[in-house]
Amino acid sequence: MRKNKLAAGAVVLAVGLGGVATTAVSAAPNTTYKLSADKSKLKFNKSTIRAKSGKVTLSLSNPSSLPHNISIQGKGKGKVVNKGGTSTVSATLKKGTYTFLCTVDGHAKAGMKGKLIVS
Ligand SMILES: [Cu+2]
Repeated sequence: MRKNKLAAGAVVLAVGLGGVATTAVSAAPNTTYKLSADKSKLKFNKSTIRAKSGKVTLSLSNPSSLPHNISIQGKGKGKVVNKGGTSTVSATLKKGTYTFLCTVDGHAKAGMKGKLIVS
């Protein structure tokens, strides 16, 4: 019986040193999850977002007359946008539970936060 060993020579080298960047670099999948702010209340339309590990982007649309943003606690924050704007934040996340929130003063305390569950 033949042993099913992988030949060491089959290792694919992904050389990306200097020079011209190629598109062949293996990138973590980047998935965008959309949510929106409530039109009048200090809340999001989602309290839980489930995402796959890797690069995660949250994209918040703001239909409210109040300024809002989207951020992932400890991982980064998007810019504060006014009505009609979109705030985005991206982070490379491992499995775990994170908090997404609006960092405008007092908003998270009032309820503008939720769980981001990465699996
Ligand atoms: Cu807010």
